[in-house]
Amino acid sequence: MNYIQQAMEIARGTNCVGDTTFFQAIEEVLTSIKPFIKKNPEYIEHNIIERIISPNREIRFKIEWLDDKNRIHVNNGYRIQFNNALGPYKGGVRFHPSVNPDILKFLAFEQIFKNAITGLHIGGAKGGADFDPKGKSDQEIMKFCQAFMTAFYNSIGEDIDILGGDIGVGEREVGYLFGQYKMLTNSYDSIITSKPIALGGSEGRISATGYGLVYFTQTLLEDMGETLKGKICTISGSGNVAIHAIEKLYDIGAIPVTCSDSKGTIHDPNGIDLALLKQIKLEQRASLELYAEEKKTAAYVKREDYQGGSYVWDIPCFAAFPCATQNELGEESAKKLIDNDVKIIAEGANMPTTTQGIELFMKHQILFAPAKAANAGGVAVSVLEMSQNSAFNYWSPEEIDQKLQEIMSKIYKDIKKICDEYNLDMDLAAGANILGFKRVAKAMVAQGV
Ligand code: NDP
Ligand code: 2IT
Repeated sequence: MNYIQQAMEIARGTNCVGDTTFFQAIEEVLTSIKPFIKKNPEYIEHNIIERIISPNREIRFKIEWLDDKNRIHVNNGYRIQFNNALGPYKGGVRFHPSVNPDILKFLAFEQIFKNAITGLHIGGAKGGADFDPKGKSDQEIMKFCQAFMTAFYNSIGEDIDILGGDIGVGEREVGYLFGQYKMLTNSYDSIITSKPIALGGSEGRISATGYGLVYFTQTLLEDMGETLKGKICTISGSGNVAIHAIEKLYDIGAIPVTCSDSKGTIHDPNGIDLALLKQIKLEQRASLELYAEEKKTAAYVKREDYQGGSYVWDIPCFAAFPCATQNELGEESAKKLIDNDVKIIAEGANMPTTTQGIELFMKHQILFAPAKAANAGGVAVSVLEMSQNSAFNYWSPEEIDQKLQEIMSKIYKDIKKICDEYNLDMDLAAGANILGFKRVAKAMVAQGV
């Protein structure tokens, strides 16, 4: 379609100069909404595509902070307030040395559609800093969080832009960010989610992304007459999403056998020792190398000793769950998974599969649960946390879990309906993109220019 092609050229030529990851995310969405635009040409008239691929606001700020030896450091901070057609901006904050405007624009763009897919009224945003939390003391983390918030607190608000967690930002960092906002504004506004329970956090938020991922995958498989029960599963990552995915996989009787971090991969054929994993990654904040030292049944493959992506995808499995970071599962890894007869890929991380990887899975009719749907449980429970806070309310872990299950099951049904309407068969990635786009576009038109 000419209109979409033109928009893609605009994206390549102006919005995304040098931003390859952002362009990858745009291209994926625009390619899959072609049948929707064909059926609803009024969106061309409203020039929705050119409007939707451009962020409303990109904020960049300088963060100055003092380490334990009173040395001054400078980091770059960002917030991309991409689209607020459906509601206030909402999205996580990432602290990782790889953070840059390209990565954050891709994440904020994805977040618009993910948030729309949940059916909740939130817009899309993402922020972060090129700060490396590794090796920092608790006090240094606190000082950095305080400096981050001080530098841009006047750009957010509980009805404007609500932050959340992501890579390198968990309960501890969220607590410090919240505390600093409270100090600066003398308010207890819910401007961030994934808060510790003591600060009004939601009981189920910490586990929501990983649990939601497994609920979504199980719903999809049951619809196909299959189940994860008794099946070998491979997981990459060993952070919040990966750990809770592993926990829920055990709950439903599956066998998770791998995890990984930035330094290497663990393969434990008897099943990952969850208690040991939590101790190493959550309490000690150490490398998975320690896991192999503790558990002699496990193999450890260092990332630097391994050529071609991640060793996780060499392990034969029924279901593969990439839960670490973007573009971690490429063409070569996809080929290995297909050769090993994988049945389903379910994305816990944001855009973990490359374009070529997705194409291969589609070509071989491997079931594919896209991130925008499969990992939406995290942000959905963030919204439960926001409504809990604004109503001065409390929901028990059981109530939150029940709501999460209902949300994930509804997301699947809504996407499947779109797939049926557009004859997409089981192309859930296209179905998710159309569903998200449709909701945002409708809201944009209703608001006028
Ligand atoms: P964490 O910081 O808790 O964990 C990240 C994990 O991924 C760690 O094991 C880390 O290894 C590994 N990792 C991170 N970056 C890289 C990299 N560049 N190369 C190799 N390994 C890497 O983050 P989360 O678990 O919260 O996030 C994981 C993914 O899930 C991200 O894509 C995030 O955007 C997405 N996501 C998170 C949600 C949430 O609620 N937290 C919600 C929805 C999606 P190491 O320990 O060595 O640093
Ligand atoms: O990618 C994501 O959906 C998140 N990191 C969670 C965002 C949030 O605001 O809870």
